[in-house]
Amino acid sequence: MINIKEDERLSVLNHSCAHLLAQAVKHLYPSAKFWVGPVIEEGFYYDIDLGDEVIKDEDLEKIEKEMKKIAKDGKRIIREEISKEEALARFKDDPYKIDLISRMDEKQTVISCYSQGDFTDLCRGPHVESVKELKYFKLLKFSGAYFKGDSKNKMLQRIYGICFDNEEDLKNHLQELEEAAMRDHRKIGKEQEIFMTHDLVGKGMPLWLPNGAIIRKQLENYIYEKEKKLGYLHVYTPCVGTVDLYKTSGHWDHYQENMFPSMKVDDEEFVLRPMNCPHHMLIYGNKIHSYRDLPIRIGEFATDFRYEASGAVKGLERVRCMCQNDAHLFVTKEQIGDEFKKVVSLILDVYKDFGIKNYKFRLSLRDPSDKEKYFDDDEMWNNAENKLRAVLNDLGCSYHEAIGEAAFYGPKLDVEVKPAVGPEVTLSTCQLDFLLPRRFDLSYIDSNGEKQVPVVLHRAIFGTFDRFTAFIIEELKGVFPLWLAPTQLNVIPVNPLVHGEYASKLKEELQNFDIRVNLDDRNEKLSYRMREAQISKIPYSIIIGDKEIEEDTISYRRYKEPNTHTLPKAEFIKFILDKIENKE
Ligand code: TSB
Ligand code: ZN
Repeated sequence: MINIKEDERLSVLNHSCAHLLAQAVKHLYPSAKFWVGPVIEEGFYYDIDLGDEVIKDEDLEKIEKEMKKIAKDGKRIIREEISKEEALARFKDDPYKIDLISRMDEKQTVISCYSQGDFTDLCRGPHVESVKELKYFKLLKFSGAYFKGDSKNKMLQRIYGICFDNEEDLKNHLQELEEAAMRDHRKIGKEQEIFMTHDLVGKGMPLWLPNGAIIRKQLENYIYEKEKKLGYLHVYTPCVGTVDLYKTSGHWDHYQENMFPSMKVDDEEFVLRPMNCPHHMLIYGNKIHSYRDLPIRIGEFATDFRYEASGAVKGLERVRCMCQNDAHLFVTKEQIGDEFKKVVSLILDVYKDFGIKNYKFRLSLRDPSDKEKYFDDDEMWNNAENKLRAVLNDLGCSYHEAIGEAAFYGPKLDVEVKPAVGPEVTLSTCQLDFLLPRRFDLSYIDSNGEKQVPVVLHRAIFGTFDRFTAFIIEELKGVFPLWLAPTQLNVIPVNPLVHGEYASKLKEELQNFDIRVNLDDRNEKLSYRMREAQISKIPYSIIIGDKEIEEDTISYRRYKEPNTHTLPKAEFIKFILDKIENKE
């Protein structure tokens, strides 16, 4: 999908369209006041104070109609430069504009305004010459948005829209949006009963339904087996820790705004943990280690809680209660490169298995000129950063470097993906950490019998099961491969009254092989039930009639394929089990 912000012409068009929107709103709601109306990747929006009014679907149509009328009128857009005093006087009745003007740089004595007919807005520009140029636009949606993004402030009405140069581009874009909305994991998640939310549980706290739980369990088994083969040691730890634990790790001082508030129990003060590293540090520290034991890889499917802004939580993709596919790898300085390579190879391996192709590696490095911002050990930084680069080059991964984006404690690699709707998110991550092992006073004995501090790699291949599931639902458009599908086979007796009992026994027999089966013995026409099986995206449908019962065979049809095939029952079971085993 096109990024409007990156295209100069579209950027100007969308910006002018935001003014057109504001003008139309002003006509329809004379007391409306306006905060900001920026261009964004997806078009533009405007944050508007409508008093007590809340925008509804039908209002969008009304506003759009008014925008069309103004555009047809064809007023020129005129730039004017005025002094700060003049601006303060002109916008004196608009507290939002006064807020903007008074926060402008002291040195900025001249302020630009753009007028079109009866509407003037404070703006840096540039704009199109005339509103006549705004022909191919659409208002897309609306939402509430707190003034300055702060939930203590008033809720404004945010209206989103998009504008193009010609009808075809607009049409294509709207079609793409429609297709994206169809893939949205929140829509599919509801239709396929994968997860739900409930106000009584709370925002950003999804409940995984039985179908979602099956998918998650398969993902857990899949990654557990991979990690086990790579020498990971899996642990279970509590999803709370004391405030002192997080003071020791530094999260209390540097990460508290992302944490739930603490709670007192007897004489202890707990927090819901936002990360698992501190627990894993203590596990490492539970024993004395020799250099020969390293790397030590401690893994956990660990539940974490983070405070995410209520406007940011989104289905399974951004939650407040999540389960990380986490591990902390304890290595010597010399092992950084090798271990990092193993992590990146695992990421590539997993993405290949899931057919994930659209992703970007982002290597966050320190800004060497900003010494204050980073853990002070030049040699460590240079050595680590060079090794990370070398590994990525070695594995033929293309990546972009984000200078100055490293954490205080080390460089990191993130894998960014684009969800169906909304901005890019990080899926996998691998972060080097020179500091945390020091804060927990961790060590190993080197070959000279001396104490050394290990380096830690924090890594999550799926990221969280939550975000990964959201992502694959969208990638697969809700059509899961056999091994992941909540229901793998649909058994359909031709006539439930005649073939129902046999079908029911067959279901049990298949279930005994660990195959997930649904029996559709509803009193509906065969054609109707076959169609339903297609809609529900179950990978295989089995049709049981007289012939199949007599000959002990199975007639099956693959999802989306027109032909039915027949196999002896035992062969069919083997065929299906092979496909599950091989994750076809
Ligand atoms: C990898 N301590 C490390 C860990 O050892 C850590 O917590 N890293 S993290 O903060 O980057 O989180 C790991 C992954 O969790 C991210 O890469 C992202 O994929 C996922 N994640 C982060 N926040 C959320 C959220 N609110 N909802 C769903 N998934 C999230
Ligand atoms: Zn960690």
